[in-house]
Amino acid sequence: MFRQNPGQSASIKAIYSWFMLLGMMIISSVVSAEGDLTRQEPIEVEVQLGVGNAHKFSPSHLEFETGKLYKLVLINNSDVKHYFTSYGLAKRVFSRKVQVMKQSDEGYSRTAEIKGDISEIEVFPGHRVEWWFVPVQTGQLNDLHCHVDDKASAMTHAELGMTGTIHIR
Ligand SMILES: [Cu+2]
Repeated sequence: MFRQNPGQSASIKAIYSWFMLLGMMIISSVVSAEGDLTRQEPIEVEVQLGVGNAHKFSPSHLEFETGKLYKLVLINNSDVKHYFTSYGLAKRVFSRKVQVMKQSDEGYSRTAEIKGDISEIEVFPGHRVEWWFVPVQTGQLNDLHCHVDDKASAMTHAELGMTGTIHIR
């Protein structure tokens, strides 16, 4: 029959309490996370929607990191409307707000703030919109596209190359 000697039981107790301590440290580090993640200083990322006559995103690859606040500035300096659509990104972020901007002699100012879940954003020629969000899930996404129809070619902007990739680390 198996019999524990007193020394063995003491070392089992020591190992047990060490694991308890480790567990408490892990739990307390999770509980005392970062506070309000939407109130950080935002990291600004600019994307051009359309470059001259070319229907494309510039840059066409975007990198984000979970837990950080981003201000994604969507700029349309072309002469047609464009969409910024990535359902993969939309479902992996917490949106703090979308700001619709207007340009004046003093620079850009807000004309509206939209709160709530965002799935895609359309920007009209000569305008810019800011999407403030915190990524919460990682992902390697190949679904950034613009689904506007190009009347001349009868193709969508995506078919003409207006697509992109997003990596959330
Ligand atoms: Cu487009």
